[in-house]
Amino acid sequence: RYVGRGCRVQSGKTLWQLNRTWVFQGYGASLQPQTMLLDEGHGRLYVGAKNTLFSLSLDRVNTHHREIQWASTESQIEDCLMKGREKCANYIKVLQQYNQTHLLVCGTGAFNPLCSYVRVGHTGQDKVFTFEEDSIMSGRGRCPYDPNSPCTATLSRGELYIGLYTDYWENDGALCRLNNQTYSRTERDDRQQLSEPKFVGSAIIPDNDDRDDDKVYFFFTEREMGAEGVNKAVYTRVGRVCANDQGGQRMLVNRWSSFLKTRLICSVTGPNGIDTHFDELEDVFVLKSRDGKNPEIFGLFSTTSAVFKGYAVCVYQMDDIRAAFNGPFAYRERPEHHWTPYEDRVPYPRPGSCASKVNGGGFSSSKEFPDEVLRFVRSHPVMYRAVLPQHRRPILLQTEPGRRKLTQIAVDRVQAQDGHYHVLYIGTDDSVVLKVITIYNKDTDTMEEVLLEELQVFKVSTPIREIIISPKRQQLYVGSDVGVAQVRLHQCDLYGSECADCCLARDPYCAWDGLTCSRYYPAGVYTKRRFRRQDVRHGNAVQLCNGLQIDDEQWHRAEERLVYGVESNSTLLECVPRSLQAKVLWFLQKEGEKHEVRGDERVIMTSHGLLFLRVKSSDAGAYVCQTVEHGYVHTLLRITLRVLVGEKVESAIHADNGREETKGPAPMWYKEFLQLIGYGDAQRVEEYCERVWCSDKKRKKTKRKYVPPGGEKRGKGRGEENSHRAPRHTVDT
Ligand SMILES: *[C@@H]1O[C@H](CO)[C@@H](O)[C@H](O)[C@H]1NC(C)=O
Ligand SMILES: *[C@@H]1O[C@H](CO)[C@@H](O)[C@H](O)[C@H]1NC(C)=O
Ligand SMILES: *[C@@H]1O[C@H](CO)[C@@H](O)[C@H](O)[C@H]1NC(C)=O
Ligand SMILES: CC(=O)N[C@H]1CO[C@H](CO)[C@@H](O)[C@@H]1O
Repeated sequence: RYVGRGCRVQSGKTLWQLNRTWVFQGYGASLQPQTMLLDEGHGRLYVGAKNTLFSLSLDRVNTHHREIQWASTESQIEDCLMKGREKCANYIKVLQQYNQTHLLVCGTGAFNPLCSYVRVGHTGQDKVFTFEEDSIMSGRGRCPYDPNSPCTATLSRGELYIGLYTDYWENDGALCRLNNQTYSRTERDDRQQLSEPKFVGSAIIPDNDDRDDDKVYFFFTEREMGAEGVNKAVYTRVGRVCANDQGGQRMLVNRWSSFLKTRLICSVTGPNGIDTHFDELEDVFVLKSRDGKNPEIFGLFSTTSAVFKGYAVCVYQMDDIRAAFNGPFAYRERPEHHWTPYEDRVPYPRPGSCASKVNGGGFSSSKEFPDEVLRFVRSHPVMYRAVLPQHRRPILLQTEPGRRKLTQIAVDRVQAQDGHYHVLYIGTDDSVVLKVITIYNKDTDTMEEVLLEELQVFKVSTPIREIIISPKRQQLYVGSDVGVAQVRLHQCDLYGSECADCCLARDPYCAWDGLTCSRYYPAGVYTKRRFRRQDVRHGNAVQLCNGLQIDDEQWHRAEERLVYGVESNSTLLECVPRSLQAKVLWFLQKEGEKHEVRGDERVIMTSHGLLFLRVKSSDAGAYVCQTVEHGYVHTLLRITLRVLVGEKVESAIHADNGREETKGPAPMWYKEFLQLIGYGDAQRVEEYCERVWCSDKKRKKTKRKYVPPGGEKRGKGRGEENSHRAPRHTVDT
């Protein structure tokens, strides 16, 4: 029953029991969780859905929500159905902050995209969330037709920059800039510019203090003809344009005069010297820097192989991206030839640069660029150099076959005592968000991954489709088809009540303050802080917590349990380490000696504890569960296992089964059972009974009675499997 099921959540309690999460379930609206927008200024989270736009409270996503209904008209739906389409409704796909008072919202409009403004904010105490009916405009070029079509958008100074398929048949993938008077875009049907693109992310990033030099970066994949002209390989690209690009005057009218792209590489070299490439970009996160010019770009990649699915996270620095765009242009004689660096003269101003003061040149608009420049950029959109990741390798890898799929990434920069860390939040296809830090060791040129927490965000298994961090509120907002969840970024007290537990957790948000494991604030944030103990890099608890605890003392303080096993039946000695990085050791104490239990085909060491498949009477004894982490040994539990001999028990069980069928009043067999085993420890036996035999009954009862905070009904999800480990008072309330 216990083996390999459910997902470990720190300390075994679910996030709901800890009041660490709240879920907005959408009231039956079919959510478009990829379409979410954080508005910290107004304290709202906007979420797109089918025919609906929601505004949720950032404090509690499941309270005080507002909604706007925006459905397609009857005739639009009829028209859509006539064409043989499905999904003939208005799915919100584009959601951008237009200015301080308005959002730009676009929906598929039953395959006839439309956009409009929505007023947000407040007047006095009243929250404003109103649809500007008069502002409805065509969404062509601003929003895809198909709700499943990939698109990415970003908005700056009234201009929408968007990568999307612009047409009904999804043939025309394009990168566009639009305001309500002008537009620029990539060429139609030019496979050199874009080839079957899948749009993943975009961001506006300044180069310097001249805003005319601002560039818009797009992250996407392409399916490209290989050098042999047959093999269509997928590659990840970063493309960029000038934000102020107005196109040319005589040629490249309404086309980009600055579009360039190059490859993003994320690969590892195997022991045999062969590189494994992660070419399929799944998600991208742009971690803003203070000055805005040098954000760090985090890419979540997968392999394109149908056989082997592996995942990697690579980080790119803007210096490296800019260097690639400032490097040689790529050139090839024919599509079936290899790319070579272009070595002839490059016209001035350098193709791909913006009309700005910093660039010299004295051009006030791209319309003034010489034809020669436009011609060059049109025929050489590809850079020769690819962008390599920081440290030339992924910071995180998942290559074991059969593991969960990784879908989303978001990153928080956290200041700790020994430096700042990137805390990665990685969404999976089974409702989990992994909270991970990675530590680079310069001396050995190696990367250490530390899995801090596995956060099971939804009770049912569903892919995570969006993760947004609010650093201001220290919350994570997680979107899936079943709802939008809010999760606190940290819960330091969960790591335990001792200095060593806190240090070993290596969570950069947390430190030992002398009394508890609590949120770490860098010096100066709060003046009257006690000395804080934290060592994220090494987790050296022995040194850090030296003198704070003594192993002997801990030994005596370790929790003690009594567990009964029935001969020939399975029995679990449950012991779950508080830290996901800890290694668990089991010992059996016999005649004053401690023997390590190593496990075999009958006794299995699981992540939940020591599992006896068929317990023998000779297994009885005193067991000790210890964790070892960075040389630090922690005694978690002492368990006394008693083994009950078959026949007596069998008769007791049969007696009970008989009663169970009659569904009469609660069975009176505890007493018999106590007599049988000759112990008066009623409470422990009851506990054992609950765990092993009565848990199904118990669970049914629990389900009926238990309404979690927030009032939503508990589903039959994976989270429930954890509930048996929770303290009884939380379940029984
Ligand atoms: C969660 O919140 C409820 C209601 O506010 C409260 O009764 C309960 O004690 C809280 N649980 C924890 C673990 O803080
Ligand atoms: C924001 O844009 C809307 C739509 O164009 C306009 O009506 C409104 O006045 C603008 N608000 C501000 C503060 O500029
Ligand atoms: C967009 O067009 C409308 C009317 O055509 C105009 O009132 C509005 O000011 C324009 N907005 C921008 C940002 O140019
Ligand atoms: C599941 C299981 O192994 N059950 C066994 C428990 O022990 C009795 C005998 O005591 C067996 O008959 C059951 O099959």
